[in-house]
Amino acid sequence: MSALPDLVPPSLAVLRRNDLGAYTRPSPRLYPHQWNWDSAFIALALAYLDWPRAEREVDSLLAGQWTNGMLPHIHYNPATAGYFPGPEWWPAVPVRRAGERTSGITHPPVLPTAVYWAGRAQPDLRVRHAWWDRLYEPLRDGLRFFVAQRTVPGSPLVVLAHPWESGLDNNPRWDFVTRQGLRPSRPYARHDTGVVSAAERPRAADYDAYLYLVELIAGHRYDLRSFLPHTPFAVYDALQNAIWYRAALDLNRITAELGRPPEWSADELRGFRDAYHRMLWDDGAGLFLDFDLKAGRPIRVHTIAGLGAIYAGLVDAAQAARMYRGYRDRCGGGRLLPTVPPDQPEYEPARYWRGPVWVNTNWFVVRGLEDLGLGGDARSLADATVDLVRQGGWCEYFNPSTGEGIGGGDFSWTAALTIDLLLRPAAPA
Ligand code: 2M8
Repeated sequence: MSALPDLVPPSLAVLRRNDLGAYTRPSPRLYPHQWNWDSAFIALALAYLDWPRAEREVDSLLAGQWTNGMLPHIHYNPATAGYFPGPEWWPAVPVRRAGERTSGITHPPVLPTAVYWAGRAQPDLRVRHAWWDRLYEPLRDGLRFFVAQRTVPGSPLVVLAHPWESGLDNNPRWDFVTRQGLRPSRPYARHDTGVVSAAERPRAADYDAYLYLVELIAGHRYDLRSFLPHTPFAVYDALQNAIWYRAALDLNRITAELGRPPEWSADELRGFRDAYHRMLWDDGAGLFLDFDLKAGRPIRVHTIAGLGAIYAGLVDAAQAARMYRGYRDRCGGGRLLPTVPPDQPEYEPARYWRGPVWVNTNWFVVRGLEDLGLGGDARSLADATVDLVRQGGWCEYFNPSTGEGIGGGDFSWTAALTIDLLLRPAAPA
């Protein structure tokens, strides 16, 4: 590829520095193992620049798949230390390939969408189709897992079992559980706050609750039906559900190109869409909200997760424009899009998922706006995102008030999605 945009080579250099051969670590000192949605974003970028390496990234992630189809949120590298919690917190995981070590929870299923777009970047149709053909079953099983194992009678929406499964770990939507004073039975020592300032990471009470839930889930052999009566945390996450729906659509796009019948019928998709609107839409907020299954009520916290429906095409262009512009206009001239609007009492501009701008959440919105024909909005958000990286570097997240890059350095998905935004520019209006 000639004349690459200026930020592409240094972004690729970040991925190269984090390349551990079979997979790319999210960040050098903070996250040494393979994370699920991180690798989906990374594979998408590699597809433009190093196709065989993109294939390897996905293969390595799929090597951690479970017998029930679940793709765990972490695929551990036994040769690497320096992360807490390690695989010893997740005993007896039912992996397909004996000996693999993984976590016992999943992550937002970005992978089918990334594989769809990565395949589209492969101009040789034989290579593209052979790859999709090879990945089809594991991707399908990964999505069907949510239907078979993570739904409850009466609704097609998928249930989130741990804040880490959302990928937005300490987002204020989950404060209702971290406020309960839950603690694990074992003492533990965190690794993250030795790498990054504690002021930019989840608090001690958050970690206590995370590990309490890890013990509970592992104690019930990772089976939602077994731990549901006992857990304080079971929610319909507006973003996780939107990502699942988008992945289902993209798997159907793959089957269409392969000349196969669709995996999801129009009826199934319509049922999901109706349930999503019925359960999660909040007219006053102008956003979708999450739903606490245990309390039987919506979680009334406004965050960027409420825009997930735009990425999924779960709303039409008019509703998407209202949601997006409403959210943007609440942000008071700061950098876009904070993960929590500054008018929310929980907003903290430098603390992880409680306010900072993240490149992946912006990317979801950009790609959704673009698909809905809102090219002007998509383009300006894409430009604002790339400008943040240009000014703040390849950081994990950015302070919306100052634009400063914070959290872990050399962060892989910041680099990967910068590459995607530059090499697949959002279409103008
Ligand atoms: C963060 O999550 C991990 C736990 O999975 C952590 O805090 O240690 C989140 O930002 C998550 O979305 C991300 O996938 C992971 C690795 O980048 O880090």
